[in-house]
Amino acid sequence: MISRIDLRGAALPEGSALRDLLPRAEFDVEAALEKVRPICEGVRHHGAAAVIDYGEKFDGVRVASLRVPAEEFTRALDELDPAVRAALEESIRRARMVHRDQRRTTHTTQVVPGGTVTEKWIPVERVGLYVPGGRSVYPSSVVMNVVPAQEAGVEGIAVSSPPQKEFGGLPHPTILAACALLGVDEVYAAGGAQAVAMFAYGTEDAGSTAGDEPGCAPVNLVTGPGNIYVAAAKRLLKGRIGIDAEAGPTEIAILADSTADPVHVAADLISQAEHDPMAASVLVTDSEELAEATEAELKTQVAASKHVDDRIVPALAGRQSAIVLVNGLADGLKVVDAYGAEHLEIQTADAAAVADRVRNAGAIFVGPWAPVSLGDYCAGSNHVLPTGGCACHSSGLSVQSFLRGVHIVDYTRDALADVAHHVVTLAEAEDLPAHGAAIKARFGWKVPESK
Ligand code: HSO
Ligand code: ZN
Repeated sequence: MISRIDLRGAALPEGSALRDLLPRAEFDVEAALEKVRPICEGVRHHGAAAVIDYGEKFDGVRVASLRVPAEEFTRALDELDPAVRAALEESIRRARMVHRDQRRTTHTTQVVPGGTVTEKWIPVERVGLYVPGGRSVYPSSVVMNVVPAQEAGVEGIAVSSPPQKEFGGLPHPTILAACALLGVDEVYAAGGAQAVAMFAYGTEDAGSTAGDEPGCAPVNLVTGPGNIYVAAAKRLLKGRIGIDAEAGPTEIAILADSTADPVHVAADLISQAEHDPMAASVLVTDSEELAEATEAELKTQVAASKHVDDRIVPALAGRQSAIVLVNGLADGLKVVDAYGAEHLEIQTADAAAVADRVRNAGAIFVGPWAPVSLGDYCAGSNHVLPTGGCACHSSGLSVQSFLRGVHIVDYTRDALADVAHHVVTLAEAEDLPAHGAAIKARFGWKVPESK
């Protein structure tokens, strides 16, 4: 069911050579670019009409208008299972606590007397949050996108999620209910690349079949996970809009030693394999016994699971998943750092100390009582995390994703005069005399003498 990679022989290679030995899903965004280019162009030129046409083609339902009417939120909330409502409310409450603590404060540095640089954190004006609705529908992803945007102070928050045939072309009702719980009422029934293009170009002037509908105003930033077409549209439109990341299939890596419980390890590997046939589940261990016990457990637990043939088995059996055997914890740490998992569980003795030695992971889950599923819903942490090794250079979604740090430079005459000769010298060294002239112009076209 799951392959083995044995790295216990020779010394571990370094860097990319080690990365090449590790499993990883194929996620060729480049190849999808040609498919999404005409879709984005269609939306750019024909606005809402094109978004509606593509929705009919790809989601199998033609909507009369893209914007979800206000009464649908009330209805979705009224019809929401009370237990789901309570769980979502708790998820929101915890996420808010953590994200509120991420808020940045304005800081002023006095560089010299009379010369200050203030770093001010300004929220992005308007964001488009994409919530997938294909194979699975994730109201939890509404929470994980909306909460950091709100805590950052973003004023314009629009959500888009694919129209569902079963629900008359509206996004899934639990998505609408989650939006209602979060106080978001600007929601569009659009999915895939066309939703990203709608956010990037806006549909205000292009009209819609509903006639008097105002259309979607363009946004500054698009965040949220999605399929390969969503990732490709983000790549194509990046620059016009900011993006969070090109999310690929989900990944779990578990670094475990002989103290780990194979029942937990197997359950957690399956938990993320359940997302997608391309999902990656990787166990890194120095214990042959744990590897064997986990393999046995996987067989038992997979047999009792849902989504077995379409997702779990292809995910576990795929070349993106494996049990990696290593010589000891030090090598295990090298392997998980080279892999840079979206989610990394540490199931070892003294797990907190081991976790502290990890450099690359989207989120780290410490010890037996912090499984990834907790983080997916109710830890308070964010579940929109870097995949495909991007954890080596990027972070998950946070308040910071929705802020820009702007430097505010304030110098007095004396403070400028004092450093003017250095500015002029550097300008001349770069053969940019007009830069120096902009200083001299302020002091009778002379370089003031430094004190
Ligand atoms: N594990 C997914 C998020 C998710 N899980 C949503 C359940 N629902 C990627 O972090
Ligand atoms: Zn998950």
